[in-house]
Amino acid sequence: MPSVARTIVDTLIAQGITHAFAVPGESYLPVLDALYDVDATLKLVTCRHEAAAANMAEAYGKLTSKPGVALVTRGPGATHAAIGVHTARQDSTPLLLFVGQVGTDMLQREAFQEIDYRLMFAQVAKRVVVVDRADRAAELTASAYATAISGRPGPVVVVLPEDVLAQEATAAVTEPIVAAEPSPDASAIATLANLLAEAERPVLWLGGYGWSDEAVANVAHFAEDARIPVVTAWRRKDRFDNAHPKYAGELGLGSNPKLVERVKSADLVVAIGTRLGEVTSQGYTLPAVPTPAQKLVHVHPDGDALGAVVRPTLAVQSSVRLAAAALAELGFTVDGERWAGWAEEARADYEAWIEPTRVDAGVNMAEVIAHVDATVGADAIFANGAGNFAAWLHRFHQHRRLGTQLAPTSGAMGYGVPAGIAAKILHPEREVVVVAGDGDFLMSGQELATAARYGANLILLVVDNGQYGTIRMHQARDFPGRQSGTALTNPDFAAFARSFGAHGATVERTEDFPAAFAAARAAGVPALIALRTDPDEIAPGRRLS
Ligand SMILES: Cc1ncc(C[n+]2csc(CCOP(=O)(O)OP(=O)(O)O)c2C)c(N)n1
Ligand SMILES: [Mg+2]
Repeated sequence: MPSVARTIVDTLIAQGITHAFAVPGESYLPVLDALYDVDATLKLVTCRHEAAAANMAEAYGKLTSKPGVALVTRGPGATHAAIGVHTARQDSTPLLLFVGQVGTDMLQREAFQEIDYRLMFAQVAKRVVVVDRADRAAELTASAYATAISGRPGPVVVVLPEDVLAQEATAAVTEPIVAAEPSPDASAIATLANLLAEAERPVLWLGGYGWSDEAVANVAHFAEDARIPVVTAWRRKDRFDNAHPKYAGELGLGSNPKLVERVKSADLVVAIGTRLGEVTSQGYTLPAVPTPAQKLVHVHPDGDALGAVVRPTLAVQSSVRLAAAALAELGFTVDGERWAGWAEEARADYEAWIEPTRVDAGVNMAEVIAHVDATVGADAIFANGAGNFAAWLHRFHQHRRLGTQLAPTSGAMGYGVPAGIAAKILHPEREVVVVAGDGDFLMSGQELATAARYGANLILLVVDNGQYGTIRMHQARDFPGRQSGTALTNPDFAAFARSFGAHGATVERTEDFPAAFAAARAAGVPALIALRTDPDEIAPGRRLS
């Protein structure tokens, strides 16, 4: 009979899980031991902080659509890892967080590091599963997996009482666990066709989860035939080829005002996959909550996301994949005159918007991103955390393919470095570029040790403006002349990187960046370039002063 720990590991392997991201703890030693035997199949990645382990697992979930697996110890490990659970929740990413627990013989005495995870994760996890019986370990692990990928995917916490882990269990669940996939009904598609036939200024709005290359291609065919401009939701830019003539930009923070106006003036919005969350919807004004000014077709796989916040003209519960196929099949072609020029104007606005902006001093991030874009391949993966620095990446970088953007819609700082490391471990053949702020970077910079250990040769661009710039910006607006708590004293980031065996360089002038970037790409080790930017250049085209 296998142990409970081995049964859990075998159940994950049977579902095709290839990596687990961990900080070890004595509370789950039997799981670490079970992994000893299967290292070639399920690779253990040891991290330096549980927030990073959880974020790496979250990025794994985004990249594979399978639950990312993080393993952490009880109490302190679980509390550190909570940020990854939150991001997985907001981003609808499947995640399994395995947490050690005190033995059942000690529970409910506030034993060493004891936490009731059902209470702790009540709002952030989709579910908390406690493996409290050895004979149900396989069943409960499979059940947690099913919950993580079903409906709206999300994080599930699996709690492992210490005494149960070492007991004997029944065999692993080996049959594939699949999620149900809702399909659009024919009458809904017919109604959509009628709405299109009556429209004069339609837009397509893409976001959320459940995309595939085929779904992106199907939506592109539909957009081409119908000549509809395509907008992406915040931090979901890789749901459409940004170089496609129908692509009109992203709606989120710091969006193109012309795009906002265009979508406002649209008379039909077809939203596919996106929840139309606060940031995407410009603070629930576009479409307006609860009743939008325009006709709204809202297609979403999760019934709970339909009608609860914004009231659509037509709600369609469907997976993105099947909705995209139905749209392509519809064969809707628009006749000559209707909305002629509408998509072309939207595209022209977008192209003008991504022209690099100028800066008065320091490195110009607009030109840095333009250079990176022109240099790396279409399959390069970009990761970032939270801060104004990300505005340059989101605005000036064009994503060409699905699966090239790792960006937390939860707005979590410290996400980019671990996400980039996970991406490079999964796809060593692809280039991975992380853009981080000086504040953002030091929330997970210690993971350079993990990158070095696993040969994850990513490239890190650290935007050093000596401040928590985003907060400084809000402060300057709301409390002018009173800077409080937002100035930073930074280390020499390049030297910091070199201390891990990584390549480190500092760039002070935009014109020095291309050579520094070439050296970083050729380094053969993880590479960091610190970019000295002017603190006054607070956002693309905007100055604090
Ligand atoms: C974990 C976490 N802590 C705090 C915040 C609030 N916050 C958002 S942006 C930001 C500043 C980011 O600073 P930096 O990384 O230097 O980027 P900059 O804005 O200067 O470009 C802070 C503190 C957050 N979003 N996430
Ligand atoms: Mg900063």
